[in-house]
Amino acid sequence: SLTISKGAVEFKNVSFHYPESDVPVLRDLSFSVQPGETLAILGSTGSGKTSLFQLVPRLYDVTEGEVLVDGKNVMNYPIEKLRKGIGVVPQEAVLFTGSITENIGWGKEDATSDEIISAAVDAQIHETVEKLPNQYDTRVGQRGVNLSGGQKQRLSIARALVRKPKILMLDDSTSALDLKTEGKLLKALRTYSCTTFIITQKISTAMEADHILLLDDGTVEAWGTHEELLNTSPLYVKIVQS
Ligand code: DGT
Ligand code: MG
Repeated sequence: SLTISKGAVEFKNVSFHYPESDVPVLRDLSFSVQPGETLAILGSTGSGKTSLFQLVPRLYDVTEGEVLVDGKNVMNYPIEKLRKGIGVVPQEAVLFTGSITENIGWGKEDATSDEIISAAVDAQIHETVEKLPNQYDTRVGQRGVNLSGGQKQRLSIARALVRKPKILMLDDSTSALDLKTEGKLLKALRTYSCTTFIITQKISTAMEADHILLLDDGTVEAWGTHEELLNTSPLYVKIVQS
């Protein structure tokens, strides 16, 4: 039926402008990602990375072209079923006033304590939680403990992982992590075998991906592996050297 079963994603001649504007922010994007593959999305600020992301769980709808998940247009999925299969970690981590457990389990109220902890371990936040005054019962958000940007990011990743998504979308979610922690996180993510979109500024992260999409002003400047892009994209070479 109409649930995401594998996690293949295809963009077919996708263009997009926000509803309140007629300036296109994405123009004629075409690419596809197979189930379980990782796609790294690079591009300067304002190049359209977050806009591209939002089209998969239908936070916005394309203005031209099609986004397909498992070969079916996203418009044809009941939106709840579509979003259930996609774990989106937004650029700005959002915490709710409540316990760590409630924050990780948000949107998946039937999550068991083991599932919560396992997601926290994989998101590389478990050790931090263990050191908090009341561990998983510690309150965060208003009048709760203060967490660093990187800790919030990892809680937000745990929230996506606990749902065991077929498609995981990380919007610059590892920007505040040191390389060692990020390496452990990426290794843990591989055990989920989900299709992963990862917006990043770091070449070290992009190098690990199956594909790199380099966006420039809303268009595909380059597509390929790290080695391919070194040979085909002067802009990519410039980023690597910077
Ligand atoms: P970042 O996060 O600073 O690295 O930049 P990106 O690559 O995520 O860029 P994105 O997709 O947020 O913005 C692409 C263009 O779309 C940029 O010109 C700003 C514009 N834009 C972003 N969000 C909105 C919105 O909600 N409404 C309108 N009208 N324009 C938006
Ligand atoms: Mg963005």
